[in-house]
Amino acid sequence: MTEKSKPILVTQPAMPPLDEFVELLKDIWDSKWLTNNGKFHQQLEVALAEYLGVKYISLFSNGTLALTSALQVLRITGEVITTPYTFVATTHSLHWNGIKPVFVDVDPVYGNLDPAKIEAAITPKTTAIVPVHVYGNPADVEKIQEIADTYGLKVIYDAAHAFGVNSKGQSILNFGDLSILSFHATKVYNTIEGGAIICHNEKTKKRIDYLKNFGFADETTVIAPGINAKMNEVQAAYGLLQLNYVKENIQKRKEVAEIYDKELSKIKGIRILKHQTKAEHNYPYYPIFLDEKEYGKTRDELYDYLKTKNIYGRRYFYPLVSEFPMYRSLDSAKPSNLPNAHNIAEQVICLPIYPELATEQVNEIIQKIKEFKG
Ligand code: T4K
Repeated sequence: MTEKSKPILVTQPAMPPLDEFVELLKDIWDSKWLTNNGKFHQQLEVALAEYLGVKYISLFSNGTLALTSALQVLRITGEVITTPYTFVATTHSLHWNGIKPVFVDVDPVYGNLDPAKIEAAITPKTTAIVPVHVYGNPADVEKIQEIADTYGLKVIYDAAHAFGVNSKGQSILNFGDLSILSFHATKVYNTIEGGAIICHNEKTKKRIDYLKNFGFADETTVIAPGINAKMNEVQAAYGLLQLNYVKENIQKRKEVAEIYDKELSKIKGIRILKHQTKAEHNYPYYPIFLDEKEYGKTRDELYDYLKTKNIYGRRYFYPLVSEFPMYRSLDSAKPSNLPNAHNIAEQVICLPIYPELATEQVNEIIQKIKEFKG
């Protein structure tokens, strides 16, 4: 296969220079310290807290275990209000904790949980709200907190997409009781697999750290039925290197997004997502929303056409989580309860975006979208 005919995938992980990684691997080989809060793990927690502008961060082996554990940290039970417009991991984490997800519709523009619809879904069993900062665009943190305070609910943000996103001059991760991050290979900042919980006080960090290590507080004391969700030294060392490049990578993503914005905004029937002006964005995904009447073709026709041209977008988040067999019999999963989520899930394609995507490739993708229009 020639370089030109290589498929363009929705994303491609940014990786640190191999020689830099090999140096750190030598160190790990020498020390024979592989996991359980090793030196790279400790260094990465300090470096990430500083980079992100948060007080306390606990590293995890992936974002799903971070979220599953976060619910245990706050002893969340009963019913939790959440969004259907997300990756399945958000809802599965509730399910693994024996919690009933209650789906609430999203706003029609950003696809974030609509605060105006939360109160109607609260019952005596509701204990928490789990919103998602979809595509890195901040959820309405102020309104959500107001509702949580009024009803005595906890808020755990699934901030898997929101690495480095600031809103009104501070990290979006500072809102709510806890936030979780994903450092999966497909994310803006990756540690191959990985994740984290962000909290705001030392006591909570201690509990998080016990829970991710089987519940051990010391050699002979187990304070809770914890899990094994630790990040290992190889991931942490890789993560330390990644941090040196993440700013530059976000800047490259921004440049890709700006080319798309300029050209795609001229095409009738394609809606692009304007970033909230108050937020400093991280460009994790590039979603477009297609109005089939105006564009003259359906979303799936365009999606399939692009594939024939070797361009592999993804329909994040279609189908909605509320449509999957394990959730669709819930009352709150009825499509009539979730009209906005259904609309955008039917319209979305996330186009390729990653730091090494060449301008020439971006222009080629734009060209194909223009030429396919009916
Ligand atoms: N909450 C939210 C809101 C999330 O979006 C996610 C994860 C989570 C929680 C859970 O966090 P983690 O437990 O994953 O840390 C991908 C990712 O696996 C998943 O992390 C991510 N969200 C989700 C939105 O996307 P898939 O099933 O689409 O992955 P896959 O394997 O099809 O890869 C997507 C594209 O990336 C492919 O075109 C190939 C390319 N790729 C992928 C990998 C793994 C590479 O080029 N290199 C690679 O190493 O879920």
